[in-house]
Amino acid sequence: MNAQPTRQDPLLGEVRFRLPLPVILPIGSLIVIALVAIAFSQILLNVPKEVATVIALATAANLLVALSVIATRPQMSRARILEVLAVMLYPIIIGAGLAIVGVGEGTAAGEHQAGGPAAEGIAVSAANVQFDTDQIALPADEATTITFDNEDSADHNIAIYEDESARQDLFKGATVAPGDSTNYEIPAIPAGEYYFQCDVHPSMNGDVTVAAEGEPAEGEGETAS
Ligand SMILES: [Cu+2]
Repeated sequence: MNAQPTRQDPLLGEVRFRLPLPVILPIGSLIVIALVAIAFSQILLNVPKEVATVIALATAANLLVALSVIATRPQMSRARILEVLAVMLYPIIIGAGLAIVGVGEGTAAGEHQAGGPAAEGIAVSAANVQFDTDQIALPADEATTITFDNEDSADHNIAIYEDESARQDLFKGATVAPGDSTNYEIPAIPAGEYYFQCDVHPSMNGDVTVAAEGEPAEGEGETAS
C-alpha cells in the first residue's frame, strides 16, 4: 500500500520540463552567486584582516582546483561534482566558524581604533629639520604616548602648547639626539585645538587636535567605571 512518492508530483516534473534551461540557469546562478558573495563578504568583514586574506586566498585557490578538476572530467557524475563543490567551500565554512566563534576579535578591535584618534599612542618622526606631519591627533582627557623618532642629524623635541605663541606648554618633551627615539608620555589634555613645535627649531610645528574618541573605539578606550 505504499504510495510511490514520484507519483504524487507529476505536475512538478512537468513544470520543471517546461521552464527552459536558458532561463533557469542564469537566474539560478545569479541567485547563488549573490548569496555566496553576501555570505562571503560577511565572513571576511567579521574576521581579522590576516585571517580574511588567508580565507580569500584559500577559497580562490580551491575554486581554481575544483573547477579545473570538473572541467577536465566532463563525464563526472553529478554526485562527484557536488562532492568537489563541497570541498571547494571548506574555507568558507571554516571562515564562517571562525567568524561565529569570534576568533581574534581583539585584533579586529585594535584595527578599528587605528582609524580614529590613536588611543594607544602615535608616532612622529623628524628628518631634514621637518616633522613627518603637521597634524597630531590625541584622545581627550586621556594620557597617551607619542613615539618620537629622530631620523635627522640635528637635535629635536616635541612640545605641545596652548597656541602658536608657544608660551603656555602642556607638554615639553626632552630633546632627542640624532638617530635616537623616545616615547613621550603625554598627560591627559582636555579636548581642543593646540599647537606643537620643536623647541630647537620653532619652524618645525603643526596643529594638535585633541578630541573625544570616536564611537568605534569607545568600548576599549574607556577607563571610567
Ligand atoms: Cu628641531
